[in-house]
Amino acid sequence: MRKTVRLTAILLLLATFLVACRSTAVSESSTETESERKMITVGFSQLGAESDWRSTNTESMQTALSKENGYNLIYKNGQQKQANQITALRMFIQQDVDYIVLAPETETGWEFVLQEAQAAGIPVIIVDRRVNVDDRSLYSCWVGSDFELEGQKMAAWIYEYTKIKGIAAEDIHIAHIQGTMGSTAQLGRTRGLTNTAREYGWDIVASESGDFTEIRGKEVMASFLRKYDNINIVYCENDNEAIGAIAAIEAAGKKAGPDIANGEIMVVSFDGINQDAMQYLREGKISCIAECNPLHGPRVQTLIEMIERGETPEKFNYVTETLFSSVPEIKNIKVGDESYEVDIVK
Ligand code: GYE
Repeated sequence: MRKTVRLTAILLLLATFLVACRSTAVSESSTETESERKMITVGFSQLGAESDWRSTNTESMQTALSKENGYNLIYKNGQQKQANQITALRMFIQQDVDYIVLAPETETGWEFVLQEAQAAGIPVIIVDRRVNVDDRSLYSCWVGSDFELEGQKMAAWIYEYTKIKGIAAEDIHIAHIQGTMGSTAQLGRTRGLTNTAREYGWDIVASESGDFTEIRGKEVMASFLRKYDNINIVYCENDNEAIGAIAAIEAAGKKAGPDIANGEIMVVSFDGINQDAMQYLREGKISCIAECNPLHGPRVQTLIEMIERGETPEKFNYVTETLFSSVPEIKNIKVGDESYEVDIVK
């Protein structure tokens, strides 16, 4: 009898032990698959690292699409070459990622690789610049800035400024340092300037690409200054170019500033991210900066979450932006019927 009791007790103990083991195993493996299931794999093809805007944009994406937020981010830097970006996209397709995020260098040449992503059933989100494809179903959506509006706002600011200073249209001689040719930011900002210049009869002395970099901005401005002696405004398509252009102006023994009537060369630019450029703005070396907001990480995160929930996001998602200036007289500018406030930076 006592033997039977002991045996039953042992068997019971063994059974409890086995059940306990099993349930731990089950619960461990179920949490594992759950967390695995929740992780979203995103392949992000960034075009390069040419400017402060770009590095801030990359950081924003890495912070938002982090492990802690449930993302497994595969980041690829395209080193300013579309061919590298296309290779990265093909690699993402092979790895069967859940989403592809593409910050394209230029607008054209994306059809084939986007068709491959679509055939693999991978949604593509475009950030910053755009892709020019006939079939818009090749990407889910786009998020970025209205670059032409940025250019129009800047041109409207130049118009207001020269008007209040009594500078006639025929006395306006603009040197134009463009961004990477064929990129949406360049195309839009260039259009904003050239259309306004045509409308008012401003002289665009010369236009050349500075590739959105400080070094090229400096080189291009130095060569402009060697060739032309009437430049009184420099329209740089980003802050890094503006910093380079100012170095060239100073190296040529001239002064960057808004006092055109007294021989200064007025510099305007885009972005508002580079802290040196913001300091130049306060000092008056740069007179106006059209903001371009690079913090697309959380925006992309929201778009992915929407798609995950089965919703269809808007095709084009624009970011609202302002103008920064240290010239206190101009508080508003107008583009068409819209009026925009200028942020006066002190
Ligand atoms: O203005 C410039 C960058 O495409 C908006 O690219 C972007 C531009 C930005 O390198 O600094």
